[in-house]
Amino acid sequence: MHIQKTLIDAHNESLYQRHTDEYASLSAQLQQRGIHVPGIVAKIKDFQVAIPSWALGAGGTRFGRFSIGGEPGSLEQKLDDVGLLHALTHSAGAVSLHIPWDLPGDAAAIRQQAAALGLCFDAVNSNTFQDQADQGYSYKFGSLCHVSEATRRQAIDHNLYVVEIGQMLGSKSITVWLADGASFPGQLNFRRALDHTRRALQEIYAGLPTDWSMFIEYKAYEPNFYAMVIQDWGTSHLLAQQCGERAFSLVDLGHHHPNTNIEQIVATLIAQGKLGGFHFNDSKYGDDDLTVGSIKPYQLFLIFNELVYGMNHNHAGNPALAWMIDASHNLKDPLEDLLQSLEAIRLAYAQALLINQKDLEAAQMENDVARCQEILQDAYRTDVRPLLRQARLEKGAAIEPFRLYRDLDVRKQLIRERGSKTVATGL
Ligand SMILES: [Mn+2]
Repeated sequence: MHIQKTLIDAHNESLYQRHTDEYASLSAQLQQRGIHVPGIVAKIKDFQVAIPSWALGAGGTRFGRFSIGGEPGSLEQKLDDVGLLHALTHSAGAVSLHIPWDLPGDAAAIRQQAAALGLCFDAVNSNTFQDQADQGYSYKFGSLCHVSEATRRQAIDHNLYVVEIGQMLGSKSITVWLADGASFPGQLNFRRALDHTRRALQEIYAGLPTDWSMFIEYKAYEPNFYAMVIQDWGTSHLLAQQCGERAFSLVDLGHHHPNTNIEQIVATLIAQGKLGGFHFNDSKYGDDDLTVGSIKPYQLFLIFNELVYGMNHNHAGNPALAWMIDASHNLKDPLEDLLQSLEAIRLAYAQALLINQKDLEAAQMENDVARCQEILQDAYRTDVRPLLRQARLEKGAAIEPFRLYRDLDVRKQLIRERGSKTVATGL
């Protein structure tokens, strides 16, 4: 299914006057505060977030999985779904694939389809957290950390194969997330496990094309509940340093213990030039993979404050970040959920762009704590939705994507096309 441009234009026409009034009013307020509004709108227009192929269908928990209907059953249909999101928002211009769930039959045709939808291929993701039907050795007790050399070899070869697939599609990076660890004390020799993992990552890194990067994702717990081999940003950073200059840490919001100061981690990694990618989601308890901004929008804003500051003071040469939503949808229509996440990400970004960095620095230098808080919260409490709507309008996307998605009954059309019992590969 594709959304005709004329439908988006008609939607924008119907909302144009109300939007224009609201945008003019906000612009006047912001200009009084010395903010250059068109500059901020231009930055919002440029901000693109990758959609992971596994978030387009219903996710599940270990208790069950409830189909949404009309889920994409092939890579082609997944691209079409990301194309829908991009047409509606002009903010989802990339897709992140997962191998082996998304093996392209005809890579050239897939590339062509993506290009026609305005999409490029972001980082490819390897999978050594499950056993595949045709593999020789099990990952039950780990992959890159495994005590058996043959299992480690199989996992290394899989990662190199994923890079090959990514090259065929024009991707430039691989994300490695390992489920490796232990669920019981004594199960794992920590030093041996980390040493195996380092050597395996170094071998994968050595096999990368020279214009490729590697992102090393960490996670505090789950699926192993006593220890994860790459449990935190420090371990990820250490491994990235030991691999080389094109290896970076990847921060996933849900992969921390509760109350971890993620904005501080982000600031530290950017200062070292070692933050490669970022996975957005939200959580109340753990790795809940909820809609971005649904639980802790203020934390997201504080993280964006550090990201904006870090990229504006990029002395360590941190590369442009790979942004991706990494969420799972058990109750909501995945496309509606992703529209809400895309909106939340851009809202936090726009609010962070409003922060008067000069005033904040002056207040910090004077140890004026209350003033620092006022400056941050003044930005956070501004309703920046008209800026996002303006960015979309200027790009030919929908002023209100969620509303148009509902008005067009997109899910009903997808169910008509694909059936109500389709199952997408994913988490
Ligand atoms: Mn992730």
